[in-house]
Amino acid sequence: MKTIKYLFVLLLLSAALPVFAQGCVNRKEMAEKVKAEFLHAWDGYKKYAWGHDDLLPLSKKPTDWYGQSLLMTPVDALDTLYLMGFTDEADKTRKYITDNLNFDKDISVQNFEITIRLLGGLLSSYQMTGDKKLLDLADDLGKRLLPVFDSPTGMPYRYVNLKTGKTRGEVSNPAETGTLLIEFGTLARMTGKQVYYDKAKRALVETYKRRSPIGLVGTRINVDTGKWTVTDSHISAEIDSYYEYLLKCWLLFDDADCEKMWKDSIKAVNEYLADEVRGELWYGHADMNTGERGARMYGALDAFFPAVLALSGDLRHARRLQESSMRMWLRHGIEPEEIDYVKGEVGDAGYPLRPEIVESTYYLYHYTADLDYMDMGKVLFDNFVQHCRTDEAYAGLKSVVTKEKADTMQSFLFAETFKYFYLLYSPKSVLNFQDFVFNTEAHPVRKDFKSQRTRRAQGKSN
Ligand code: DMJ
Repeated sequence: MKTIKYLFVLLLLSAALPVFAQGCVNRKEMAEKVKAEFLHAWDGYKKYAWGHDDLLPLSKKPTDWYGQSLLMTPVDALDTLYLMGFTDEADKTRKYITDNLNFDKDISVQNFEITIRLLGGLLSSYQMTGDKKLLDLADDLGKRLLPVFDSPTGMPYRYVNLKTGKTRGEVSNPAETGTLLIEFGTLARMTGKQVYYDKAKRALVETYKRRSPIGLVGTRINVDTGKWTVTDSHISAEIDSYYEYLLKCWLLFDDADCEKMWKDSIKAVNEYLADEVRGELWYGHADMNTGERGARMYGALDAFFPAVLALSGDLRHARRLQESSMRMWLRHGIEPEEIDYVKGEVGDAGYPLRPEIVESTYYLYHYTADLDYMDMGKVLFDNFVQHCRTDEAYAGLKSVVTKEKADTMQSFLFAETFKYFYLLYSPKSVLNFQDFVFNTEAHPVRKDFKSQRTRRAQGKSN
């Protein structure tokens, strides 16, 4: 009986992907649908949680991460509002942010999340609008976050009190120590304060320097001692965006150190983490020191990697891994947090409205112009609406198997998930891909800092 079940699972998993190449998606219609769904969720947030960090979509109540609001949803959503052309709504939201957002608060915040959502959001919206108040807020926030880097190694502590500068959390991970340079580096370029670049760059380099002899990083590292406390290596949670920033910081800042660190790292990742199973490409776990294969797990967060591979020029791996992500999605009509890709079993069944698979679809379409990706995006979007829409907002899922909803609607729904869906279908003129690098929260940052200064000097916005 067990064998029959296993064979059935194998058959399902190795089944060819449905043929997507119909090319019959109406882009304009899809773009409008995405905008309408964005507004549906945004209206729910405004009705029940305006001025707070997030909406709890099932209880229809607001929630703040630290007891006081940091306007997480408005800041994260702002550049998407502009890109979607909701200019009046965006201007009103921007004014609310500049009138009300204040970082002089006695709260201990997580440096990584605040950097990617708030610092990234403020900077990209500043670049879009030229509103100096947004840059002032970013500068004030950056200054308050800087104490995190005052560790013996230069790698940041995880938490900092915005008022007192007191830090805590010495056991961190590569994602948190290495996903800061796009935001801090851009802040340095925009303000002329080099210290922001230097501190975040050092944190990235110090993480890389501690890679193992075979070139991998682990899951947890103590920033006081510089020693790894968990040596499991993978591209999943706690490491993921470290790799993303090595590549993107090379491209954004033309930083040769980042180029070298990326090239060294991707070699090791492809050698030890890439995993061929039944002719499919996956990326699993391995021990950072021995390279010995660990858990053969992949999940919703890992689905960002095809985008990174595509951006690096490796379209072959990017396409194949995207196929695997789609297999994971199609099994339950929406993706779980984690699956065992050999056994075909769901490990963690939740789905908190994550964007990564959509992000990769957008990148792959950009680089290949293959209409398959338009069709794939439609499947993702239709399933997403079907399972996650509520009467007045959107909700994550407790389980992709039962489709029971969870009381969560994090701000990345607005910053990333809807944005990538929209960019996939919108005209290229909405955002010229090659002029921007997206931070890990999908906030686009302009590559050409020089022309930004010129534009500012001439009093022009984006
Ligand atoms: C986002 O906050 C960022 O994309 C981060 O890098 C990973 N997780 C969420 C979305 O899933």
